[in-house]
Amino acid sequence: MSPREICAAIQTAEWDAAKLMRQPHDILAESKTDHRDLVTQYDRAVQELLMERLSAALPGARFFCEENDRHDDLQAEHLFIIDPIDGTMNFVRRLNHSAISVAYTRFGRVEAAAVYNPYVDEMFSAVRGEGAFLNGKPIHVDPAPLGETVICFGSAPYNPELTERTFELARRSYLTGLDVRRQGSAALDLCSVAAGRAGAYFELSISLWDYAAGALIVSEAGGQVTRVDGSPLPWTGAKTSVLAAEAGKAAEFLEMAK
Ligand code: LIP
Repeated sequence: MSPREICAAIQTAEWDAAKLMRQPHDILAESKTDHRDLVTQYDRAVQELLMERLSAALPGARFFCEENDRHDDLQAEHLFIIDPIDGTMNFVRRLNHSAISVAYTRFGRVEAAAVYNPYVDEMFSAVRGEGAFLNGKPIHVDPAPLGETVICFGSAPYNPELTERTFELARRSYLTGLDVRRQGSAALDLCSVAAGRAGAYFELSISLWDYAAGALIVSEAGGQVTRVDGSPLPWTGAKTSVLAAEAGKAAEFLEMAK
């Protein structure tokens, strides 16, 4: 299967899995690492359906997933990185802003990705070297200077030791840009940058499954995703900070963050 065919298979699986998320009843939330790090029966059901469909599409594929600790070798020939519901807190609080995020990697490099927001029926996708799309239409990062954009950020809620620094950067972002937004889904924040809706997105600690798909979509939309100090993202599965923006605005952000 080509990366383009795999991207199509990811999208079909996400559309199907999203049916599980619509009109949820009696959401049963459990805490994982702490009281803010939640998982529900819907996260598990979406992940299970995605794994079943993607294994059928690409037999023998490996998986690196947020739920049930399925962390296969990141250098595998065929691997899917899955966040079944990115923005679980929003899902539990019925804030209607969450996404299904899946990246496909080949020998440790993301080759295809899709992030689906079922609440507004928006499918963001990308295949390496072929551009980024929203519902099939090309998208591109905003070329405007940082001061003329809205800046998204994540509050790294599982890492309270980062709260001070996070909100200092958010304060500086507020003073620098038009406004700030903390929307609660890293994957959708990355896609907002890719679509030119937000000028930048930063978060001081997120997991690989939160950003793997969105990072390809941003880069294929003409942007870049690095750590928040400008250094390259790690490919180890460890948590990392992220900064997503078009190169000029990334440089402005790094200056602002000093
Ligand atoms: C969440 C991210 C969010 C971040 C949270 C968490 P989850 O993903 O999308 O931006 O602030 O720490 O990582 O846990 O809902 O899949």
